[in-house]
Amino acid sequence: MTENIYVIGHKSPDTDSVTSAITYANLKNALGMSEAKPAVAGDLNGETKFVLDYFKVPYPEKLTDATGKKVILVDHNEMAQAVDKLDTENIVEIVDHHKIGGLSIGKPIFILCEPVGATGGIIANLYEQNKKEISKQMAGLMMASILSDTVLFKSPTCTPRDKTAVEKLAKIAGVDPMKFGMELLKAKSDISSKSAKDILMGDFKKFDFSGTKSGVGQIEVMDLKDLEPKRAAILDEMNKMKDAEKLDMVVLMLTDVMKEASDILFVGNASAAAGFEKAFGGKLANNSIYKEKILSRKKQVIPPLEGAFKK
Ligand SMILES: [Mn+2]
Repeated sequence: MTENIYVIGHKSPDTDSVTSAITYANLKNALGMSEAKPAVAGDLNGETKFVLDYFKVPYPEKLTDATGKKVILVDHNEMAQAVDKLDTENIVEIVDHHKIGGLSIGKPIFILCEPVGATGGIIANLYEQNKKEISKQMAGLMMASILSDTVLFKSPTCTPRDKTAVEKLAKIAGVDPMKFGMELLKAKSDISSKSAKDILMGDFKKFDFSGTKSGVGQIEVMDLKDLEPKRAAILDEMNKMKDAEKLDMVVLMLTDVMKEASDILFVGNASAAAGFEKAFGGKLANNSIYKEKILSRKKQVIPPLEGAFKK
């Protein structure tokens, strides 16, 4: 029996992480790497389930302990976000669209990291470069990943390449991308059945800002009012998480995708609070700073935090 090579995205998997694992494993299979198998590093969120159900694609296997497992990382490259117990020497490839976070590997491997809106678009390109046909299902998944990560092209991370890719993929998938996109947003922002903990953990990543151990999450909704009744419970969960994980701060972006603004929640120690206020040029009131035109964690929240804590 040949050993599987797990194609896997980050913990607290989002749609791009999950669909990239599925579509890249599919491409690797087509290219002769029959051991490639999609996996997810955590439970699927509602939006991702909507996408997989819509295109009738089975949910990938869950892998939460990578001891002794060979992996291809998609949609992340930072060990703090990767599946637990992963040995960096077992990383076979990386396909991503995030900043490079201090990874050290003792041998050359294939790494493709491009500044585009979603990993899905990079994979769609790889199908083309390798002259492999994209099925209806795979096209649908890659299209969904770009629409999700760029919040229907509104995020500043969106590039012209993302729009071109969606156009092409939507044709293959046979769907109207904007109609599908609105359904996707609805699925993403349906928080009615979500607990405060689900809201915090749904899209949560850990970062180290010059020694300030941090967690930064994001929840996207179509109306911030929907989150108000859960705000106190969310802050409570953020404090619990900070203590349990021994973090200096926990940040959660409450993003209104229609108004294109974020209420950025903060809990943390005094020096972290000072850095947070410096990063966003404001004063914390009620545990948050509200910012217009902020949609992207990667482009608009992580870089100012990194800058503010730089020693
Ligand atoms: Mn992504």
